[in-house]
Amino acid sequence: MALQAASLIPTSFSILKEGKSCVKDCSLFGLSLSDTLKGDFTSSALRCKFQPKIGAVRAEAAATTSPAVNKSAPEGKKTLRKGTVVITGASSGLGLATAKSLAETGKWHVIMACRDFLKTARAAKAAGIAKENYTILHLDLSSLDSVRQFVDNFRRSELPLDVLVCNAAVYLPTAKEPRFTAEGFEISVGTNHLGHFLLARLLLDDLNKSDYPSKRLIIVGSITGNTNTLAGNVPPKANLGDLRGLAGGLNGLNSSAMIDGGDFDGAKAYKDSKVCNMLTMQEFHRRYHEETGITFASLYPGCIATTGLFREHIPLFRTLFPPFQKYITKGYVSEDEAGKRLAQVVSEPSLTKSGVYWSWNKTSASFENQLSEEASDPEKARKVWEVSEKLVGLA
Ligand code: NDP
Ligand code: PMR
Repeated sequence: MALQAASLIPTSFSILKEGKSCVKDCSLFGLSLSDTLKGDFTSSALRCKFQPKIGAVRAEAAATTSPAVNKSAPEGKKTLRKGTVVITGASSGLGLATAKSLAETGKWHVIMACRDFLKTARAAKAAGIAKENYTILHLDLSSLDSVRQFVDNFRRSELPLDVLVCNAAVYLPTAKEPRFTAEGFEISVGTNHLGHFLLARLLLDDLNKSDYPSKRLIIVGSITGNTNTLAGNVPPKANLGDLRGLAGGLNGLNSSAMIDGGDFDGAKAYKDSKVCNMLTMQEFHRRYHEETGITFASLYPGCIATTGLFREHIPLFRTLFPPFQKYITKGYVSEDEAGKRLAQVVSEPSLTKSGVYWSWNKTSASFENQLSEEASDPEKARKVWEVSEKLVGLA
């Protein structure tokens, strides 16, 4: 099957196409790796309809479960094993470009954590990412059940987790009414922040277990969430207020769909979600960096004006935005270049400092950027953390 050839873990997505009932019960990796690793996958795995290409999986599992430093190499020539990086939203734009950039070094195996298997498979193929360097694993961040299922499936793979990149996002600037996630949270904050918050919290243990020399958790931020910049002062401006809407569950019924409790505005909801992303990264750093040694980082990769992020914007905006950013603000960056920047944050030995919000200057050199007052407020970060953990069922 074409689908099966496209990934090391094709079964689940064949199943997705065949019928929903198997999706929850079926372990993507459970079936794939059972022969190779443990043989402990029983009824749920057997409910799947298709058999995977065990050979391909066996080769990958062997490659990625070896110790971080391969001691069998000749003395003095210790080689680092392939790192495993999970990238959410790797089906397009920045996530895809980062997956490509990392995969083509041959040093990384990329788990493309995406909601649309076919789209991701086609995108990986079109980008020329070699099959042995990626795996597609289903993740819909607008459903907390899906996030938990993803974590289960990932764990069954017995792959190590060396770096997690929270990249996926939705932006609904023209929406007149809010849309909601499966659990009833306004969809921009629900997906971009709450889905990632649960994912990162659950996978922290897995990251901590990694024996890779540099373990990292990266959450993509943005200039437009930072009101200490010109871009961040374009209305509507990000502002989390006293978090009354978030505390109320962002459901638009007995609470506002907006974090600050105000009227719904899709563009503001996106910018607010980016503030939450940047605050979450810093709160992770404060709570866990010392204890775990994990590097927590965020970044603004530049204005990648051509990505699918603007798919819901009016056509005129989509036409004018790239030249505006290229020739007027000069903030434009290509998807390829932005992918290389995020790939640096994943893998560069020089970018291991934790708690940093990275940006790049005109000569494409990275530097530690300043966050706005709100996006660097420790008290707000603590409150966002505490309210978010209640909303996602962790407290
Ligand atoms: P794209 O729209 O190209 O990529 C967004 C990705 O998120 C897609 O893969 C999309 O999947 C995925 N996604 C959306 N909703 C969900 C969901 N519910 N579950 C799982 N995946 C989902 O946009 P960009 O590449 O531009 O955005 C990537 C990141 O970069 C975002 O965090 C954005 O905030 C950030 N950023 C972008 C800038 C820019 O100028 N473009 C500037 C600064 C930051 P699908 O393909 O299925 O829709
Ligand atoms: Mg902006 C240096 C100026 C600069 C930069 C780097 C960006 C980035 N923008 C800048 C300036 C301006 N923008 C100015 C002066 C205007 C008014 C004309 C302007 C407008 C504007 C709009 C309407 N810009 C936008 C929008 C969007 O819908 C985008 C957005 O806010 O998405 C959330 C956007 C962006 N401008 C950027 C970047 C990076 C974005 C989008 C991406 C993001 O934050 O994820």
